[in-house]
Amino acid sequence: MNRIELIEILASYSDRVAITDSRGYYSYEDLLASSCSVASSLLSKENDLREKRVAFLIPSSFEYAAVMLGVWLAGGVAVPLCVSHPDPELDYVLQDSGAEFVIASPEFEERLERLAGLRGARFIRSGDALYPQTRPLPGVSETRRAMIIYTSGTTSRPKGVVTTHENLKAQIGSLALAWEWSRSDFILNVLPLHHLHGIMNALLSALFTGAHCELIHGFDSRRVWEKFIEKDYTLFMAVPTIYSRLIRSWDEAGDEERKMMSAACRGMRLMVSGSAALPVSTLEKWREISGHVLLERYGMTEIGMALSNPLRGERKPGRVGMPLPGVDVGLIDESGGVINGEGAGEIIVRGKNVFLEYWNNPESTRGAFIDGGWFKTGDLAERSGDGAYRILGRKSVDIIKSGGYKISALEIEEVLRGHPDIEECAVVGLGDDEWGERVCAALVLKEEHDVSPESLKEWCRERLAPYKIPSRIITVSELPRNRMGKVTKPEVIQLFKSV
Ligand code: MCA
Ligand code: AMP
Repeated sequence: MNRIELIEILASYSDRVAITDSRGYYSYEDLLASSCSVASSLLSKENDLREKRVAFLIPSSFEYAAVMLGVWLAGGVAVPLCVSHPDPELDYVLQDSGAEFVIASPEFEERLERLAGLRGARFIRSGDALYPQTRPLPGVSETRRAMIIYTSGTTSRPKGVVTTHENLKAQIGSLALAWEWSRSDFILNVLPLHHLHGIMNALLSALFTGAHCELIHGFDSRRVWEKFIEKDYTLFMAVPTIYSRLIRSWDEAGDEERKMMSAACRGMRLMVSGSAALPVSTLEKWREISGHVLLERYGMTEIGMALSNPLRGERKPGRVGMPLPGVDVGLIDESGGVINGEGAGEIIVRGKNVFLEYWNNPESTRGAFIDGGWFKTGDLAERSGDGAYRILGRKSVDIIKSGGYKISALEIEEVLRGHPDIEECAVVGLGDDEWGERVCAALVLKEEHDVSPESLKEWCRERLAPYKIPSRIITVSELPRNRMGKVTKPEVIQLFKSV
């Protein structure tokens, strides 16, 4: 979206409600005015940020949306930070992205001002950024960089995924068409806003179709059920762990309450699951509770959404459906040959939805694409005769999906190796009904050293996000290795199963 388009779209929805948060509700006019104030405050001495990175740490709220849009209006690149990250993870993102501005809301002010100072970035309080002011705004072409989201992968440190305004527009357009977003939609967004699912599928899709998005900070299943009963949402989107938590709360409720909960779901037009495999048992139980067959779709930070079950038509349990509008999806075999028709292989994706590059990492960017501009996802899938896909797993054993978060085993191993009692370690994902996978660590301790799982978790808390901290930790005398000396992760998984 260029600047004029962005302003025109927001202005066209004028006094409709754009966002509700814990403080109240805000119209599109409020959003546009506040975004222009943020842009003006960032532009205090220049006429265009020219893709300077603006990192921000703001809980899910109107302020968050106004800051993100304000960064774009000023010609900057938005770098959303994660509210649960400890200082070393935040510092990594500030340093890697080369953020020149850091904006934080009051609860994070002290920490972020200090971290910004260490990296020489200009610190701005969110309240100051939103202070009403106007300056001329630059023209920003669609091909310019818009956002960097950090995602864990097959390297030890997270990589910055850069999307342009054109990429974002394509991602929103595709979902708006496939899922028929409209001004009459009202979505409850409980997802974290440092990842694409919460940012794109729930927040931006709503804002660019004139819909209403209610943002609540953090997920609490009781609160979500209360909200479902209280309000007339039309849409809900979440990861499988959230549906499994909601099912647990429903099971714990009394008969009368259950009836209200189920009736509230029946009033919605669409409920979506994604970011991780949806167990068929969860889909079936949710169907009983809510009357909805969850629409499962497949996506990735680098590509937005690629595959989706249909809005209208049969949704097949265990399948992620067909390519979304404007998205080309294919399969390749191990030697890179294209698979036609039915078959199984690695998913490749092409289209305007696909990201531009990994930030400051041309080597990884080159390695991620094959001829013809196809992006290699690293996910394995099977395509049936009707063209629908089923996800089979991932190529890399070092990527773990827990609670919908993509986590790198290598990143956690690197942190654990920094512990004074640990000689070596292997981190794996163990299948789990609630979390999809759980992060588990097998440790070999240094001779005559000892560390309890609890104290190790405490130590990790200062260095890793809560969702990356190993929830099961075992100590072994040696790690299983192959003849080349490489740790064999499938055998490490067996170690946990046999304990
Ligand atoms: C937190 N805990 C965990 C995990 N996460 N334990 C095991 N495994 C985990 N993954 C622990 C914490 O350490 C804490 O323990 C306790 O659980 C509660 O932590 P909290 O952070 O409060 O957890 P929560 O709020 O209950 O979180 C559950 C959640 C959350 C709501 C499901 O994980 C979540 O919001 N997930 C969504 C992630 C997401 O948006 N992914 C999309 C990526 P203690 O009490 O001992 O301290 S984008 C993507 O994948 C693509 C684009 C796509 O396709 O969508
Ligand atoms: P992220 O990097 O956080 O964007 O996570 C993207 C990854 O989540 C994909 O590469 C898949 O491995 C996984 N994923 C997303 N949606 C699904 C789904 N419906 N079923 C299985 N895996 C999924």
